[in-house]
Amino acid sequence: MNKELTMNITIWTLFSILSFTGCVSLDSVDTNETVNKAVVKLYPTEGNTANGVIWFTKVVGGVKVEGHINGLSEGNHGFHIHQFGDCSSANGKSAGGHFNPDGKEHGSPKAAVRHVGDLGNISADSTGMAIFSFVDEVISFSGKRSILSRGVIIHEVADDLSSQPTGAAGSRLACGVVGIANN
Ligand SMILES: [Cu+2]
Ligand SMILES: [Zn+2]
Repeated sequence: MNKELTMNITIWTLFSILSFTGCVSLDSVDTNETVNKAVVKLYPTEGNTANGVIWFTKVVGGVKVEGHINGLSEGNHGFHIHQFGDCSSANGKSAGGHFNPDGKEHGSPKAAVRHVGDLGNISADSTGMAIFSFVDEVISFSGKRSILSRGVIIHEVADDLSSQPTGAAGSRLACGVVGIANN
């Protein structure tokens, strides 16, 4: 084999490896950035008033979820991460179903069998405000359980934590998209 041909084969092989790796990182939208905090601003769907902000912070053992939502009726309201970060439809249905990368059934946030997006309920007081803070052990900022760019929905009524596939939580009152936080 002559020297020029060997050189060509070497360059071609290197090029192929580089493009292959490039494609993989593009497909997985991997920015190689470590995210420690995320935030979602929730806007009311058409005809509703619920709105607020939720912060997600990486902590030992999981992700801390803390927020405040206004404009709710008193009582429990289903709270989930949905598959799509798409709040473009008036009723919030564009966010799709519960975020479920493990292909499991709907359940309680503390159950072994649950959607990754199953965060249970938030409870509003008589003024319509829900203030909450808890740690979830399942949601993440990386890998297939990453909630970044997914949707967050606050529901009309309580999630019963057992009915399939949504916990019978009713319509969608507020929708938002999880983004990387500024600080
Ligand atoms: Cu939901
Ligand atoms: Zn679910």
